[in-house]
Amino acid sequence: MTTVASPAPAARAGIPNDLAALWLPFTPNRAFKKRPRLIARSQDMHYFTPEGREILDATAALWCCNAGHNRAPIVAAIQRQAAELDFTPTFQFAHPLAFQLSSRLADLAPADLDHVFFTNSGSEAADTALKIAIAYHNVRGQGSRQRLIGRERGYHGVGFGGISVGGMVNNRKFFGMLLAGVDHLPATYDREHQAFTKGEPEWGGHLADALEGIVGLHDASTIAAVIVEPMAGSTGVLPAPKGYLQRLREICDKYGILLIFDEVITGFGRLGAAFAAERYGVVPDMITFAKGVTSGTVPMGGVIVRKAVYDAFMQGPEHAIELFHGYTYSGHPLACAAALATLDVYRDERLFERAKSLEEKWCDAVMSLKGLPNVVDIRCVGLTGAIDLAPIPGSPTLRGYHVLEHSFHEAGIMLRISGDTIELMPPLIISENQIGEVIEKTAASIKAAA
Ligand code: PXG
Repeated sequence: MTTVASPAPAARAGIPNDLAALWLPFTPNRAFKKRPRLIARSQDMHYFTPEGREILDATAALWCCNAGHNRAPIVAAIQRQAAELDFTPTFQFAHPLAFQLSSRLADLAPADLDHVFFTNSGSEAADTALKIAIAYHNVRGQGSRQRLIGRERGYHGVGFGGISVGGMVNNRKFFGMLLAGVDHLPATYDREHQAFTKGEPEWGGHLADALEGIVGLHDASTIAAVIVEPMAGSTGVLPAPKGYLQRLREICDKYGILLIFDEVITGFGRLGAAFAAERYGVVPDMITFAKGVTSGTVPMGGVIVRKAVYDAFMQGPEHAIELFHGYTYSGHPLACAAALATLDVYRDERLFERAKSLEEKWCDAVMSLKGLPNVVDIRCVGLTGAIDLAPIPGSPTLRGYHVLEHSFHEAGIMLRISGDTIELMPPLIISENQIGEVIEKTAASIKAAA
């Protein structure tokens, strides 16, 4: 038997000596490998580089670590679970934590959204919701309802379903024909009407009426579902215009179309409530979630569905499988343990309420960046913000990349850059002083890229 010696701590934390083999996702690999941005350790609001340099996390690690980093109760729960039960599939078997977590999530979700299907990521959650929608109509004898409606600039992960209903051009154009039978609502952003709006813009609620046009073109009998992010995040923080989501709900009700909220980033406190559905008082038929459910510690995602959706499948012989869908790791014990501990932290530290009470101060602070060089718009809602920078003529995204390099290497802050837009979404534990620090460091990087 061969034994594998565990690496010495120094080597574990050390800088790898060969960067060639790794193909980084959604990253310019060659530029990255010339000047890598390496992270070795994290705690609360901070990352630390292998050399020990402190980096303030203004991104909650891509919208994930809402509870902050390496929180002791979550770490302990993961350690305990790894020693207790490594893995059991949830196909034909199950373990107690998966049931406990489902109940907790059902309690957090609004109205009768009270059944949970687990996945391992937001992409899988989006594809799962789309499949459930089509199958739901099928099992109810309405198999002609197959069409899926997304939105321009939407992001629903990178599966074929998600990129088909999604509306990010670069995520679609390289990948062939995508799913057939998909239409898109128009994006809800118009700078002329909305520039420098705090929170939900007044202008744009009427854009939901485009769904009437799509129904007119195809007939409701062919449409299964509409999927939208309550706040479009990945494309650069586009809060829903006032009345928009309510209007979508009304039109979906009128035509028997299912409404899916992709809450992969709006879930778990980001907009000051457990789910954005609660903030807006709109009950969708399904909510997708991921990221914040475990505060990023273990991959997990899922779909919460309304009772009527679940019940529609619970027909036929009891020994027969009702939905031919699932992932080997759906409801993985480690993820369930991490999620349960995370939900406890959210509850005990009242982090969703905290996000709500900080929103005004946060938004004012983000808006204070107005007037810096090249800033052409700023948006914010909940504990999120986005700053659009004018692109360098002829070199779109280059200014954004300059900001990224400066922020990490010089300013000591992790920012999320999407093209020439800076996105801010700190862990919900951020202090008021740290809000000031985020703004200062972001401003320094904007100036450096001028
Ligand atoms: N839906 C939404 C709304 C998301 O924001 C996904 C699905 C996919 O999740 P997974 O776990 O499969 O990656 C996401 C992911 C950004 C950014 O720049 C946002 C995401 C991913 C990468 C970048 O804001 N969200």
